[in-house]
Amino acid sequence: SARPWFRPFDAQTRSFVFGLQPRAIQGMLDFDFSCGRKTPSVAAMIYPFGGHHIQKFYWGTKETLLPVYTTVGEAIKKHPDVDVVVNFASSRSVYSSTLEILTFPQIKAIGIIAEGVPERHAREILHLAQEKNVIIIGPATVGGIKPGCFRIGNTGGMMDNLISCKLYRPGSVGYVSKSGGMSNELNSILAQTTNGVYEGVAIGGDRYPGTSFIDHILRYEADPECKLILLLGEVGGTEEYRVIEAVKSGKLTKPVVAWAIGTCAKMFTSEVQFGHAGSMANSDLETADAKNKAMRAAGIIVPDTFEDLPEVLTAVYKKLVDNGTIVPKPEIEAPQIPMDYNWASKLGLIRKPAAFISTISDERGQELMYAGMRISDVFKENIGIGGVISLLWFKRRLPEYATKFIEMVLQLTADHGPAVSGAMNTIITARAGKDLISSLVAGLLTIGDRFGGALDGAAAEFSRGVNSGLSPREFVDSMRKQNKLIPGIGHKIKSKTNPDLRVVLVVDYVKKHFPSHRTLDFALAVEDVTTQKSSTLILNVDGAIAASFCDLLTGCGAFTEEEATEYLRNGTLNGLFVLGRSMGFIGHYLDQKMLKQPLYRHPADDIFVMMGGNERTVVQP
Ligand code: Q5B
Repeated sequence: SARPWFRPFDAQTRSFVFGLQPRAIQGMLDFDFSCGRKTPSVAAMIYPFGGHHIQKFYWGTKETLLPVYTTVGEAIKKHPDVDVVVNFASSRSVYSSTLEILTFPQIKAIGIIAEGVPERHAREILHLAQEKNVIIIGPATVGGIKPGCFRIGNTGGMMDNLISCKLYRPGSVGYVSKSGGMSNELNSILAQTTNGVYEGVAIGGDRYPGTSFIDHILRYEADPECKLILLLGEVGGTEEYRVIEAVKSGKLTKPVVAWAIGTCAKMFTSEVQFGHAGSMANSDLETADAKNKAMRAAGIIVPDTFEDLPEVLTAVYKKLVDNGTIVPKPEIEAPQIPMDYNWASKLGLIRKPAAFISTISDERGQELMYAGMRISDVFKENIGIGGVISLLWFKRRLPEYATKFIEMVLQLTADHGPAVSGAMNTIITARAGKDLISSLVAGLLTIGDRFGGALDGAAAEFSRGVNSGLSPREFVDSMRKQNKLIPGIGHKIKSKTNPDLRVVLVVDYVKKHFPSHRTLDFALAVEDVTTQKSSTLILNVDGAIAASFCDLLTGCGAFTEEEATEYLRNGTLNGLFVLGRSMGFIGHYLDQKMLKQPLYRHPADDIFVMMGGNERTVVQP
């Protein structure tokens, strides 16, 4: 790499992200864009599972594609400009993946995000990385940030936070802390008290971090762009003493402001283990108080309390500006970063008309709701399939006699033998080797005006008859005048002498339970007229159900007249037959499959073929 040893990240840094972390990558790309980078800092992802593919990300308002490789070797070969890996592998796999990454000399820095990496593994990684001169940041860290240049993973938080801390452009302060959360605090303090962050690293809270405070502080010392060093140490470990030694030995000449957090530990009567694995004092030397005292004694600028840190930084920064060490640059305008739609929507900043409206069910909450009724209550109240249909089709609870009637209809229409058009189609389709859905749909597609789909038409015509005040005879005549068959009248095999018992059951039920049955009465009176012509012109099952359902919709008190009319107009009643008969069609499909029935071919002698007018006269020579 052409970069000096002390500057592992700059505005040209390119990285791999190990693991599928689309949100973190989008965060890195948004940061890059805010910094005015021309190329994204992430070149590719490495993810061993799922094969080589491409993923889409935003680059500002446009979109860009990033490849996903399955091996580190493949990624390295394709992207010789990459020298950083942000490793999001889990604590279980981070060891093996980091060891593999370390075999490629092209990689100069690795961020290890995972928490809970076994200390033995962390120490081995640390040892190997030192041997190979590779900077390890982590484990157990969010990473670090180089304002205006490069962001490791999620460091710095959301984009609005990054912008308010002015991390889109470099300042003059290099800091190092253990905690990612406290790094955010430092970003904010430095943006308010100085010209901002030059580079910030959170080394992670484990007992054996890949790099320590001093490693980064020595880089900041060597980097001419960094003018002030900030160290946020903490209780536990002795790494702060290495910084003290560097100050004492003259290795560190730049002003260092420092604070060790955890001074409140002394208020507890027993030993305190703070949030980080390494943040517990194992000796007096490791307490925050002892560290602050020793740092102050060595000439490091240490405030009296953490709350005084901003004041101290302001004073030190002013001195550096006054003596010309820092020449503040004119402030650039904060970049506008397109806000993620979901986030903006959550904040209530944008609105958009929904493309779809749905009012019957809702699965977004804790419990599935059918028209406002919890699925657990559906069972608690035992509303049955009729109740469920009343909720999902009509968005309301219907009286019990109505839901029981719906259930009766479904049971009555479930099947009418293998010979009806729909069942035939299902059977033939099943025998042609098709699947359940295809066979079912083949059957359903036969439902129409003549077979099973006469309910809507029957409801419309019988209601018209009732509402117009026509006598049944006049009604029949009016249909004949229009040259129309009466929907709901007539049957292929059922007749006055061979009555359809399904119709008898419907009529009995409705007469017993419905408060009003004037449409059904009218339909039965029409039957009296039509059967005078032929005994097969009975009120059929479609007609009986349709007329009864008109009475249900208009008489149960749950619908306005307009609602009832609209439900009838929208095909609700044929829906009842479709739903009921689906049970039978599925049964026929399964039956044929279980019977291993072969492909059906209709016998030729049952088809009269006539090639109309195509006879050829053979002219003899
Ligand atoms: N004529 C059902 O026809 C059928 C007339 C009529 C006035 C009528 C026929 C019809 C209306 C539609 C309807 C539902 C095609 C039926 C169902 C479910 C099922 C099925 C199953 C199951 C039967 C003979 C003479 C002619 C016609 C006249 C016939 N219908 N006049 N209004 N509605 N009905 N469909 O027996 O003077 O000789 O020319 O279309 O309600 O699908 O089990 O099979 O559960 O699966 O072939 O129950 O009625 O009678 O057409 O030879 O007519 O009567 O004009 O008079 P057919 P056609 P003319 S239930």
